[in-house]
Amino acid sequence: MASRTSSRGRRAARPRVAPAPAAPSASLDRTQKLDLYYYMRLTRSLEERLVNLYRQTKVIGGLFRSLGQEADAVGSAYALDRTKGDFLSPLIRNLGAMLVQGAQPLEIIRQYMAKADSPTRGRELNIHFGDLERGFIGQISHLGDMVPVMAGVTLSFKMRGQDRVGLVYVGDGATSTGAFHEGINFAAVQRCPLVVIVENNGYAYSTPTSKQTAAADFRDKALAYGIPGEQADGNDVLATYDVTKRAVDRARRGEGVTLIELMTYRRKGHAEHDNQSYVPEGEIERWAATNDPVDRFVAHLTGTEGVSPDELAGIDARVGREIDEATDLAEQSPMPVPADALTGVYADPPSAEAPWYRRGVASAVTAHERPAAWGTFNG
Ligand SMILES: Cc1ncc(C[n+]2csc(CCOP(=O)(O)OP(=O)(O)O)c2C)c(N)n1
Ligand SMILES: [Mg+2]
Repeated sequence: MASRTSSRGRRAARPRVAPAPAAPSASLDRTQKLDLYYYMRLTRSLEERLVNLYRQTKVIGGLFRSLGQEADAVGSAYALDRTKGDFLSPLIRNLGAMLVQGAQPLEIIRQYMAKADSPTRGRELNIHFGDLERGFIGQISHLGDMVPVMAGVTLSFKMRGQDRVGLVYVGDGATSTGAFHEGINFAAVQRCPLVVIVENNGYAYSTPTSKQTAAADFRDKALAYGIPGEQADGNDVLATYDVTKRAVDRARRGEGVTLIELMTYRRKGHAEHDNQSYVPEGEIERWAATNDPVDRFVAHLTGTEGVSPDELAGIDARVGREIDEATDLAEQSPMPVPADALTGVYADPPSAEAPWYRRGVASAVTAHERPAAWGTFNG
């Protein structure tokens, strides 16, 4: 046993063992835990409904699933404080996080069907939309690019003296981009109130993690930025809540950025069209059978929390009703009219006189460049 004598020969004081702090989830009440279950079930069932619509060719573009990752998105988003205006930046596998922030199934289905009354009026698809009021930002598809964006958003919180925290999700693949590095480095040195979640789901498209980074653990990358790095079981909704809540609290206290690696697994392909032929045999089935986040939480609720299966069935029925109602309404929504593509993208065309170099070609401009449907051109 190591001597407990200090270099000056005096016996060092016995280190005080701090009592292990209670996990933040210990203060979640029963209603909040059932809320977590509701959001995980809603995420899964809503995506299943979208698959049905996709197979009926009613979805425009790709369909992205978060099957097996619902706990990671829901538990982490639940750690934000919506009453304080906390803000998150989701990716394609974070439908659950958007639902927690207040996105509605009807908006999601309309968006996937590119309807005229969808949040982006049919110009963008899937869950690529944002709402500054509810605190989720419209995602940029390029990998890692939301990290510098959220560094800026959270720097603005800090500069304005606001008591707000931001959360940005990136995939394991996205951590190997320049944008990820620049964004997290900048946020770290500025001590922005930002939580960076790396969802390690084993794959970036068809590339397994071992083929795109030499690092053993993503949490270790935090060392290079001088920030705390943590790792948690992303398929345990309470564990994802706990690790994120601790990071959110640190950020709110002014202690800057935390990098969190959530261990999970992508049970579906990159998108619905991907047949996952590159996945080793049995891997998906093994995760489904032994590490399904919804099954695990059901076992916890019915075992440890004493929730009856009937009560959970009641929540499932509510989710089913909400999705049915949303589907019916979304199906009735109109498709956008073509001319709508020309409005609201840039500032409407000016009604001012054409510049000198365009004069004399007014008729050509009128006929070919300024269709009447633009609506604001007064000749
Ligand atoms: C710059 C750029 N290259 C490629 C793509 C296409 N793409 C979208 S997501 C993705 C893989 C992302 O993997 P990961 O970061 O691990 O996230 P996951 O899909 O596993 O959640 C790729 C290659 C893109 N959107 N942007
Ligand atoms: Mg991935």
